[in-house]
This record gives sequence, structure tokens and C-alpha cells, in this order.
Amino acid sequence: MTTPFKCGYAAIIGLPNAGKSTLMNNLLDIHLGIVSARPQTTRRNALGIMNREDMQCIFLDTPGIVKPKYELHDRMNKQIEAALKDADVVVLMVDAHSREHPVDLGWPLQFLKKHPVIVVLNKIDLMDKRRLLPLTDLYEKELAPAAIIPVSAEKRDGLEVLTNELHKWLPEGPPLYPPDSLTDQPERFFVGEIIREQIFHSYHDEIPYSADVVIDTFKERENVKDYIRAIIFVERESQKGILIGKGGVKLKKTGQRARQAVEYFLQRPVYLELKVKVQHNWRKDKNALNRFGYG
Ligand SMILES: Nc1nc2c(ncn2[C@@H]2O[C@H](COP(=O)(O)OP(=O)(O)OP(=O)(O)O)[C@@H](O)[C@H]2O)c(=O)[nH]1
Ligand SMILES: [Mg+2]
Repeated sequence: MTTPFKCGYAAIIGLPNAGKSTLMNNLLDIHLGIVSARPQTTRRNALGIMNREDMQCIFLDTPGIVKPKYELHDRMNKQIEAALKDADVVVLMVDAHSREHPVDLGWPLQFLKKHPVIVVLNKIDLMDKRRLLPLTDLYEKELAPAAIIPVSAEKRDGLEVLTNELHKWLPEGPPLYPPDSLTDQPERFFVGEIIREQIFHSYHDEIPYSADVVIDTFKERENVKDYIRAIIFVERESQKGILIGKGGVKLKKTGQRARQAVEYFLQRPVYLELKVKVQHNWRKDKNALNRFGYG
């Protein structure tokens, strides 16, 4: 008997910092979702396609579930909701190494009743394996999921078990995308995210949270490097000063790192220009959020 071809959507959801983006990247072997050691790194869904002989699994890496403090958080939650609505199966990512279990999921809990849920206990490389059995019991009782799978997304441990489990829960059907596609989102989306990731790595405190990136120009040119202009929006003048640094040195360094990461992603050289602008309190501003692409 041949295994049937399966195709469908898997939403990866969970609290901030659980390792959702790391999981998707390592499942697909490409850095599509941006990663940092801080919570609330992902703000927009990233779509990644895994192609196997017997399956096309379309992952949605979502922002971490947060209790909304301002409009940006509402928009992030809307991204999660949209992913859950599309999902055939939900991958609920839990940082098993954290001390608080079961995790407080809040509003997405109602959606979990409508889908098969695979609980992924992540970061097992950091913990005593004897803690896994009681944790599995706890999540079994709380959610009665389709499966509970311990993994280390970072060390790529347990990922094959997870993909085999996903195969069980996706519907039968032909691939929705050509089998060599990795995503359906445009390059400019990922370029903006890569620049934002560099900001997470290069600045401290509130700066990464107060900054957003909009790709203003993306010109593909023949015989010369592509030209990309990105605007980094911050909330206050003082933040603009921090971002740029004395004599522009800090921004230049960030720009160099971002350019290298963008070139690695696009596999071609680019000319990257970064501009910093102030958009007062953009995180609370509906119009600004619309313009920044938080639909
Ligand atoms: N030790 C260890 N660290 C991990 C593992 N998975 C993820 N991490 C780390 O956890 C941090 C958060 O990872 P992300 O993938 O950004 O987490 P996320 O769930 O996407 O976070 P948000 O986008 O903020 O919701 C990063 O520093 C990762 O390197 C793992 O299996 N083991
Ligand atoms: Mg993320």
C-alpha cells in the first residue's frame, strides 16, 4: 500500500519565546522566521512550505500570544487568529524548560477544540528528561491533544517524529504550491523582517520593540546590485538618536550586518540603504499600523 499524498496547513502557535520560529526554520532548513532571545520577536505570520515525497505541509509561524496592551498586540493576535482559522492541524509549542505549566493560552484555547492539536514540548536540551513524563501527563489532562512530542527545535531533535505525526493529521489532496516553493510571501517581506531581526540583535531595552521596518523601494536591476531602501520607524526622537548612534556609526554597523543577512537570504548582492524616521507612538496608531502592513 502506498502512503496517500497529504497537503494542508499547520499553524504553529504558543507563548512568546517558545521557539516557534526556530522550529519552522529548522523544519524547512531555511531561515524564514526571525529569531531572537527576547519575547515578541515575530509580529507577522510567516508562511513556510515543507515538501516531502508524501506531503506538502504549509506552516504558519505566528506571533507569540500576548495579553493586548496596545493596538499592535491586537494586530498580532489577529494574525494568530487568521492562522488558526486556516489550520488543518495546530502545533502548540510549549517551552518545556520554563517553570510555569500548563501555559496560560488565553483566547486561542477556544480554537484548539476545533482542530487536531499536537503539543510540542520544546527546549528539552535544557532540561532533565525526568521532568518530561509529568509534563506529558499534565498536557494530556489539560488538552487531550492528538499527540505530545518532546523536541529540541534548536538541536533538531525529534523533528522527524513531528513531521511524521503531521502527516497523519493533514487531509489527503494534491499540493497547493509547486513542489519547489518555500513560501508564497514576497522577498520584500522577508527583507523587512531580516532588518528587524538585526535590530533585535543590535539594540537593547525598548528599541527593538519601538522599531518597525518598512521597505520603501525594492528595485531589481540588471548588471548592477539590487537597490533596497528601508525605513526604520521609531516612536520618539530620542530613540532615533540611539538607533543612529554617534556620527552614524551604530546605524552603519547595523546596516552592514543587515545587508550581509539579506544577501545571504536572497543569494545575490544588494545595495541597502537604511533611513530612520519617527512615527509617534506607532504601536498605538491604527493608521500607522495599517501603513506598516499589519492588516
Ligand atoms: N536551548 C534551546 N533554545 C531554543 C530552542 N528553540 C528555540 N530556542 C531559543 O529560544 C529563543 C526564542 O526562539 P524563537 O524561535 O524566536 O521563539 P518564538 O516562539 O518564535 O518567539 P516569538 O516570535 O517572540 O513569539 C531563541 O533564543 C532561540 O534560540 C531549543 O530547542 N533549545
Ligand atoms: Mg517567532
